Amino acid sequence: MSDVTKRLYDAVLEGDLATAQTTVQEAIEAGIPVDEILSEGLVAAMDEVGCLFENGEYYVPEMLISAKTMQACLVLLKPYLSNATVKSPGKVVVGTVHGDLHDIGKNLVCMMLEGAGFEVKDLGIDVDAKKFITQIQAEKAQIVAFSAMLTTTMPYMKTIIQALNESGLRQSVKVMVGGAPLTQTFADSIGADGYAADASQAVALARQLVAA
Ligand code: B1M
Repeated sequence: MSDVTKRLYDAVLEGDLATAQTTVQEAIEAGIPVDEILSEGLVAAMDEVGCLFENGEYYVPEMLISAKTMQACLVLLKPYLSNATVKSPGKVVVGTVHGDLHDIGKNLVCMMLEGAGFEVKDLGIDVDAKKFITQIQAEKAQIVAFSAMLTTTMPYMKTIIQALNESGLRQSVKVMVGGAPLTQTFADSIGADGYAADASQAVALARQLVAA
């Protein structure tokens, strides 16, 4: 890890917003690749926040402060993740499922999909089956992507797929799923078309699903 990504990691861990923002700028100006800034500086820090929370050293407020710091850094990185010249390969409706408030990973997936030229409709957090269905219809989306970060909310993805079946929409939209507690086995068990472990895999999967 370079000195600048280490300082970014520390700033996100400590929830030091101002330092994190200036360090992201510094990293960009130093020519550090964006995927390195993301993985070593930001995502690794959030993983450590999760460990500290599990060990009882951090509580929800500390998690939230680090999350806000990371979100602000993502905003700064967004222009570098985009490639506006690419023709849209398709439209994706994305949301964090009902009961779940985690959105950093989902936001990153949205940014990377946009960067790859996809048109993205981000429904936000705590999205229920009815809203997914309405928006898939309104947007005429080729893909719907569900995100969940809690073992208690991931089963809701199955509820949404059942609702898609009942509404007759399932055949016209591809379903992709992701989020830290998910696995390919889980995705297969609920009848999803694909599972992506991270945001770059989500882009590769979306391309594959629209081409299928
Ligand atoms: Co929460 N939280 N949290 N939390 N939180 C976790 C998820 C947890 C693992 C922490 C821990 O105990 N180690 C744990 C879940 C345990 C479990 O279910 N097994 C947990 C818990 C318990 C909770 C609460 C219940 C705590 C409480 O209140 N007692 C509560 C639940 C609230 C709710 O949702 N109803 C809660 C609340 C929060 C905050 C609000 C404080 C905050 C979220 C703020 C926000 O998102 N705006 C928060 C945070 C920040 C975390 C951790 C620390 C970090 C998550 C994160 O942003 N990671 C997290 C610990 C951890 O993950 N190690 C934790 C960075 C992000 C870039 O990665 O989200 O994994 P990730 O996204 C990746 C991939 O998963 C994938 O691509 C992304 C980018 O590469 N991906 C997709 C994600 N979605 C995808 C969709 C796709 C494809 C790929 O489409 C198909």
